Amino acid sequence: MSGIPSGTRLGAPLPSRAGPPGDDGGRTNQAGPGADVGLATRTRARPKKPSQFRVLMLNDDYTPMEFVVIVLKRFFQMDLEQATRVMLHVHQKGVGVCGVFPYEIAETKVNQVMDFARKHQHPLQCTLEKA
Ligand code: TYC
Repeated sequence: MSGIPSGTRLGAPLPSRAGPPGDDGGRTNQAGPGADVGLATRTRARPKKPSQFRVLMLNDDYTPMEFVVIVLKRFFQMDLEQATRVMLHVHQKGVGVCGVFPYEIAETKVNQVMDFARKHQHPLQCTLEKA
C-alpha cells in the first residue's frame, strides 16, 4: 500500500487554466523524481471526478421475478432481455449489479426501487457500494 488514496492521479500534469491569483493549478506542490510526498494533498484547481457507486439488487424468496424485471426496466433503462438476465443472475447468485452511478444518482435509484417495492408490498432490497 502506497498510502495514496485510490483515485489520486499520479504524474500527469493538470492542463493549464486560469484560476484565482496565486493558484498555479497545483504545480508548485508537485513532487520531484522519486518523491511522492505531497501528491495526495496538493490543492486541486478543479473538483475531483465524483466517485462511482454500484447499485446492487438482492435476492429474496418472495418478490416475483416479473416484478424485478419491471423494476430493472423502469429504473435502470434495461430492455426486457437485459432485465431478465440481471434478474436471473440475482436469483441464482444472491446479488447483482443494476448499474454504476455517481453517489447522488445511485442513492436516488436505491430509494426509488425501495419505495416502489414497498408500495407493491414486496420485500425487494436494493443497496449501494463504492465501485
Ligand atoms: N427469488 C425470487 C423468486 O424466486 C425472484 C427474485 C429475483 C427476487 C431477484 C429478488 O432481486 C431479486 N420469486
